Amino acid sequence: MRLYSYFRSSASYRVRIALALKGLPYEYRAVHLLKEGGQQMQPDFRQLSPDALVPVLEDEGQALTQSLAIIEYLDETHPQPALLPAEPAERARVRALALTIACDIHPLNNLRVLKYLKNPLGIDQQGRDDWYRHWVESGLAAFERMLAGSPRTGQCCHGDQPTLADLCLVPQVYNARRLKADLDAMPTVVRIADHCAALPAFEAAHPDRQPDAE
Ligand SMILES: N[C@@H](CCC(=O)N[C@@H](CS)C(=O)NCC(=O)O)C(=O)O
Repeated sequence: MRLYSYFRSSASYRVRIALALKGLPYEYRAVHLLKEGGQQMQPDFRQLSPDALVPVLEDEGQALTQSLAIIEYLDETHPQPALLPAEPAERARVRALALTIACDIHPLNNLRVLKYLKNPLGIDQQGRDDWYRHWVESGLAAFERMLAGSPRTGQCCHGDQPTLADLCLVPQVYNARRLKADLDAMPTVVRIADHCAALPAFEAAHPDRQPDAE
């Protein structure tokens, strides 16, 4: 398997955690999102990723895109440890948590969105940082309510073993902290993110541990 990744990409970070949890070896191909106008824009990479985004996972001659689709593919092809619960209502809860981050928080703060705010919209650095923090804080506050209001929440988002929800939460909290978002009102989010981040597979997937880390 070959993973096209950028060390700070939170969508790539999700997939790296899944690969590490399942103990799957892979070749790491760095795609620098800032150098050379963004290596994700280069024609060779766009052959693999029509939307010019990382991650891409190549496996058995197929190029897979979209981190959640890749993780579900890995879960189906390498079922242990399972990243989704077996029971339908529980699977739905884990997917809802994951999608709250992957659909409702992350896309608003993606690099290409922040670039567009700068040019052509002319929003300055302070305005862009405010935008970032607004969406990450309001999104994670919703996530906190989902966790705190459920008896299914455990050491992890769903029970005591990591699921797809934790694979999304840890990278999002890492990004939130980099941008100095205020997480004081989210004790459950912080507790679970810190618990999972200390697990060996999450540590191995951390941005600082990647070959392209700066
Ligand atoms: N929904 C996609 C999002 C992928 C994505 O947005 N990747 C970011 C890095 S986290 C990216 O490649 N950004 C490049 C850009 O915005 O130009 C997924 O989950 O894989």
